Amino acid sequence: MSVFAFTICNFSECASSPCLNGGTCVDKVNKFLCVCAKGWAGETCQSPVPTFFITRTNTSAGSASAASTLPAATARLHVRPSRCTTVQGTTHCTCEQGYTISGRDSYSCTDIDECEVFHNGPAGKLCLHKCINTAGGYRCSCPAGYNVTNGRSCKDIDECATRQNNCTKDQMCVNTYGGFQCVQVDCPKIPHATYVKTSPTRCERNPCPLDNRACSQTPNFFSYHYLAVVSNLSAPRVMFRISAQRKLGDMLRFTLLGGGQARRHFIVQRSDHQTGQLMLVSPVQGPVTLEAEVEMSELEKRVQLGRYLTKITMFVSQYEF
Ligand SMILES: [Ca+2]
Ligand SMILES: [Ca+2]
Repeated sequence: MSVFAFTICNFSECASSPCLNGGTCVDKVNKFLCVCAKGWAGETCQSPVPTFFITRTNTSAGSASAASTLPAATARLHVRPSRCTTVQGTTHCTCEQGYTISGRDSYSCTDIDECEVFHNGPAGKLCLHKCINTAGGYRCSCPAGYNVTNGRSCKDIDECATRQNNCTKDQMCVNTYGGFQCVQVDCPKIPHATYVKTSPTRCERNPCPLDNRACSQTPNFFSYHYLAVVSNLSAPRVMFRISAQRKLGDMLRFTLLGGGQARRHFIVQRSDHQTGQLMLVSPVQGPVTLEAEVEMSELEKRVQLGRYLTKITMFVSQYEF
């Protein structure tokens, strides 16, 4: 578009063809006015009106890739004309919100890349996950499995509650941060004992034949629990508590079973006479699934009366939200 500008001159200046680049000079009383040809602006049409282009050069890889996918029509909007007023020979130009004066002249406004400029402001990150610069503004985006909330945060979608899952009717849906898991509890098959499912997350041993010592030493039940957590939770922290629901024997013993993976991240502690707790001892970066198995043994005068196994599966998300 053309920009009109006024300047004070004497009568003879229009005669000297002051308007450049094909501009038309119009005589006024003690003034002249240049009506500029298309593509030129300024008092004497000396400035080219910038062709619309993306001026963002110093962008991060993330937003650069976002820019490259912008449709051309959107990209053109990253430069807009300014609004100029001339008062007593001084020109003041302003921009729409989200734009700033750019270039040597004041006639064009460039989109402010809020993602770069305000990336780490006093109020923290502009966007919890990813910032996408737009013409005149910006927006935040979240990974798949999350919705944007409050304009900047990411909230997990509960696929289990909203039926956006494909778990079969034999499976349980476990909502996780950024996704979901379909889990299926199959009772263990171990020698000397048989187990029956008494709830979706519990298998109990069938009564042992009298005097079958091998059977009576197998776990009385297996209990299954699923936790969903975000990455890099601070540690140490209690992840799970195991309590005896009734008074069992004269002593309870809690033991962490299993090998390296569980022992790298977990310990088991007693928190009171009847309760043991599974502690996370080091932060975990996901996505990863950790499993821990805690045995609670019931003893009476040091003789084992029963064993109760709790299997805890922890789904750690990829992100810290
Ligand atoms: Ca912007
Ligand atoms: Ca989810």
